[in-house]
Formats: sequence, structure tokens, C-alpha cells
Amino acid sequence: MSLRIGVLGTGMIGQDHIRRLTQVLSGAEVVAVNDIDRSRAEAAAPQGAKVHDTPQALIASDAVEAVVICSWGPAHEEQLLGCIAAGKPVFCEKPLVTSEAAALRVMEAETAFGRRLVQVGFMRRFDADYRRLKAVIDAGSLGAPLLYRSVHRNASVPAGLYTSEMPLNDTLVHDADISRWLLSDEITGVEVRVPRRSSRGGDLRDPTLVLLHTAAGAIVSVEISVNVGYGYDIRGEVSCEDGIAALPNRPAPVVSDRHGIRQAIPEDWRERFIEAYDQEFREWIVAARAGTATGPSTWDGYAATLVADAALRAVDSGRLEPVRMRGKPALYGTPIAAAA
Ligand code: NAD
Ligand code: ISE
Repeated sequence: MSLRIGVLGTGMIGQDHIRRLTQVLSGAEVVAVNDIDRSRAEAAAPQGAKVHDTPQALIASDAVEAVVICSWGPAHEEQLLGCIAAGKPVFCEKPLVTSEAAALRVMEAETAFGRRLVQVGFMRRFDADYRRLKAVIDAGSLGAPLLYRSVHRNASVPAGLYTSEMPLNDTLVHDADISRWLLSDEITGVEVRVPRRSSRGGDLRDPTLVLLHTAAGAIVSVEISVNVGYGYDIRGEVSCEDGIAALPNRPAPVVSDRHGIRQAIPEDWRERFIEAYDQEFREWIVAARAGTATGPSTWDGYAATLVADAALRAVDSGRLEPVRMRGKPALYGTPIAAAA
């Protein structure tokens, strides 16, 4: 039997996830959709899927066994709490929520329920290149990781809709999460440096340089540039005591012509991470069919939210801003310090 899924939010990524759930992956079907823009939900609904008037009606529907949240970040909390109250597994696109208080409310609801129901859309953890990079670091032959350089470049962002806070509270969350996961470490402080602005983004504060300090004493530098024009360029390089390990360039045909020798760069996140999104849903479907969740958890979403909050404080203060996490509930595994 296929997992019967309801999708909340049928914009860019909602449509892409509906495509993969209906046309690419097996074991799942999209039986219901909702969007505050009903016409968008109707256009995105696969044949036979019901278009619900409200997220609450979709979550409550007996036809829906599990939910995929692809609405805007500020709407996630209410929708997550609704899914947890209904005991339904839920995949939630990043960011989990948009404030520490909201993250704690979701964590309290899930821990009171007593079983993981929430998986957060940090798809980089499912990317084969990132998984191989982590395997090298975890194997230990390069010694302790000291520095990690994360480069996050978007070709462009929607003018007027993408604000100067968003490099820090929308885009950075991916780098924060992948750093914690790659280094098996927690982030304890955040600094932000702002160089001269790119003329490509008008008034937008872009690029942004972020320094993440970890509990073990490593430092992560994150370049966020959201208007580079030439493509979606994601890089990562870990400097360890005895060597370095880096993400490879993506395989692409090598074209030689009168301009020289070159390889194409992905246009956007849909292209760069297409296999990673497929894999995160493959693993989610298996877990959701068992009534639970896997991979990035509410705890990881909470950690990324704290980093985003600290980064927003740091850009104003110009100082190193601390990240103070609560004690980790047992539901989310062993605290990193205790595991080391
Ligand atoms: P979008 O604006 O294209 O689509 C969002 C949709 O949600 C819109 O159709 C909007 O009408 C709908 N919506 C908003 N509030 C709603 C509510 N309360 N109930 C129902 N529908 C609602 O945005 P997008 O680019 O698709 O992003 C959606 C989410 O996915 C965001 O949280 C974003 O950060 C995340 N995202 C993640 C990735 C990734 O790489 N993992 C990439 C892009 C977007
Ligand atoms: C977008 O929401 C994503 O999640 C993309 O992965 C990221 O690269 C982009 O900057 C965000 O706006």
C-alpha cells in the first residue's frame, strides 16, 4: 500500500516535491493539497487529489496518513503542531520555524507525543557527495577537523521578496545544519562580517560572511552570495590536522569550443540537489510508513533557528554572539559532547 500524503503549500518547492512523489518515487501518492492561493493548489493537484480549503482540514482528513509542509516559514509552526496533535508523520521544509520560542513549542509537543514525527528538509545530509565527505572525516585518518569553509552562492533571488535578513535566517540554516552534521559538533557562537555590497542586488545586503564557532573549537566560514548570476554554486572544504577533504565538482560534460574548455554549473537548488531531495523522500517514506521520522529532526531545526537568531544579532552588534541550546531531550539521541 502506498503512503497517502497531503501537501501544504504548492509553490515552487511544493510543486517539485509533488512531481517527485508522484512521478519519480514509489511507495507514495499525493491524495490531498492545500494552499492559501486555492488556484495554485488546484493547478498543482495530481489527478484525483482533493483540494482542501484549510491546512487543518487536510491534516484531519482520514485519507491523509502523512503530511509534507512546503508553505512559508512563518506558517510552519501551526501546521507542525496540527500534525503532531493528529499523530501524523510530517516532512517540513526548512526552516523548521522562525523563532526559538516556536521551535521549543514544537519540540515540547513532539516529546510529549513520545515518538519522532517530524523530519526537516535539510536535504544536503542526503546528498551523496556530502555523505562521502562525512565518511572521510568520521574515519579519522585526517585527524581532527579544524576549519570548514562553506560556500553558498545563489544565481539570483527574487527582488523585493528576498530581504537582507534572509541570507541569515533563510539561507544560512543549510550551512549551519551541514556544519553540525559534518563535524559532529554543536555551534556555540556566531560572528557576521559584511563586505562592500554587490551592485547586482540593489540595496540588498549581499554578500555576507559568517563565522560559526563550535563547541570543539573549530571555526566554520560561510560565504553567502545570493546574486552571483553565473549559477548555483555550493562548495565545502574541511581542513583537518593531517589533510583536507572537499566536495568534488559536480560531474558535467566538458565542453571545448572557441571560448575555451568549460563545464556547466547548476542553475538552482532544484538541479544541484535533485538526487538529494529524491533520497530524503525515499528515506522519509520508509520512516513515515512506520509512523515515525528519520534524518534531520526538530532538534536540528531548533539548532539552526538559534544560529539564525544569533547571526541576526551579530550583524547588528558586530560582535561574537553566543548560541545557548537547551538540554537535548532523549527523543533526539545522545548529546554530542556526551557521545564524544
Ligand atoms: P513559494 O513562495 O514558491 O511557495 C510557498 C507556497 O506556500 C505559496 O504557494 C503560498 O501561497 C503557500 N502558503 C503560504 N502560507 C501558507 C499557509 N499558511 N497555508 C497554506 N499555504 C501557504 O516558496 P518556496 O520556494 O516553495 O518555499 C517554500 C518553503 O520551502 C520555504 O520554507 C522555503 O524556505 C523552503 N525551501 C526549501 C528549499 C530547500 O532547498 N530545501 C528550497 C526552496 C524553498
Ligand atoms: C532556498 O529557500 C533554499 O532552501 C535553497 O536551498 C537555498 O540555496 C536558498 O538560498 C534559499 O532561499
